Amino acid sequence: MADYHGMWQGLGMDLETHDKLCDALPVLFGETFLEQENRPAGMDYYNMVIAEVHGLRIAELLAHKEQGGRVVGSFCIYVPEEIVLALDGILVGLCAGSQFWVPAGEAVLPRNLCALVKAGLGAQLSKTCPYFQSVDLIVGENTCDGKKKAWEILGDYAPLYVMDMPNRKSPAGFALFREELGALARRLEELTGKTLTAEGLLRGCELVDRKRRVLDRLYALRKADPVPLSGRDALLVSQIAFYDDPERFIAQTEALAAECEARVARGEGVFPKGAPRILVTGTPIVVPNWKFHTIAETSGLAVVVEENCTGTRYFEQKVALPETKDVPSLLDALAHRYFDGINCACFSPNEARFDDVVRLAREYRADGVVDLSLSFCTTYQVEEERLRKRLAAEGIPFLSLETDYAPGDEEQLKTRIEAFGESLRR
Ligand code: BJ8
Repeated sequence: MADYHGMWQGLGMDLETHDKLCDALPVLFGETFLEQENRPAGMDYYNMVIAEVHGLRIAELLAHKEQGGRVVGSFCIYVPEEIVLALDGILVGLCAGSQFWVPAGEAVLPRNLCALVKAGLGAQLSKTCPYFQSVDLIVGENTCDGKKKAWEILGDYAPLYVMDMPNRKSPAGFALFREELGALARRLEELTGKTLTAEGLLRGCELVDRKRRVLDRLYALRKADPVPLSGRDALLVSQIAFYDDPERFIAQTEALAAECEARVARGEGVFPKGAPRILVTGTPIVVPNWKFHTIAETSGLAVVVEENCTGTRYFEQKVALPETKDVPSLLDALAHRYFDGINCACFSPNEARFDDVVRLAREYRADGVVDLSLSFCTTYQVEEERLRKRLAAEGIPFLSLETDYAPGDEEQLKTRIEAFGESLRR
């Protein structure tokens, strides 16, 4: 990576602390990804993106801002990228997946909150993430209690807009969500100084649709046995989708998918044929949280699909474009795609998520399901009991795991994952 200290200084970052993060990430990345055998050559691009995660992409965001564009950050897949793109903005996921940021978050938050919320606030407060320092607006959402109360604190440190969220998938819930999308669009118009048009929305929908479809194409290849791409690498691709330039990401992921298609045609994979196959569900696994996938795959299990917000929930559902292509009708269509199509535990009940898990387990020929929750994520942890019952009724082996970003529980996790793998082999 080139020397970006001048750029980071201009962003008001704490350079000394940030250097420590920059020193640690390549070591973790090398151990997690580069030691894998028989990786597709197409993964080189994603290696480069991570190597430049705080460099090249930030320089691109700043160049966009210099030309009058705006950069918006979000923590949740209920925030529609299509609207930001329609206003010539860039949406980036604020990843918050590192233990590095948790202590700074705990300085202002109770310790018994999930690591994602603590790391998010910690990244902002410690001034060690150039994405937080670059965004013109952060869009928060009232999904879980931890996030919705944390926004009150984050708003003291960053420009913040909060979308309200319903709790139930009912007509009244939809009406609230649709109204909130309209209000978000107005706030983004104010931010960008542009007016939302049907042409802009159609352009945004078309680009995001292509991103979703290339992820569909890549994920579908993971149904093969042997699987052509490791779960770690598929997760990395999904994580990068949240902040990379969409056109470049689509082109690179098309190339990776073509390479994996050729592997499938040759019967070539990254694990032996017949290796136990796992579906992971639960809370999002955001960059650089690679803990579970690494332990599972170095224990001989193949992670073949993720039913979570950094997996299928991000891209499976598409926008059904309306016949009348005006702004209100397009916003209706977007509202349906997000509200109807994403099954988050912040909704009660949330049976459709269980249907998705069962369907995906069959489609990807998973031998077992792991429900992976971040500690203190009440909504997903409470939902686990009914998921367990549903999977038992379907005859699908199930393991529930709780963890956070801190090192220290790896051995314990490994023991449980290996025992689960053994039971699947039997
Ligand atoms: S749509 S899963 S991205 S809210 S892990 S912060 S829920 S206590 S992240 Fe999420 Fe949107 Fe839902 Fe997806 Fe709270 Fe749980 Fe923490 Fe979470």
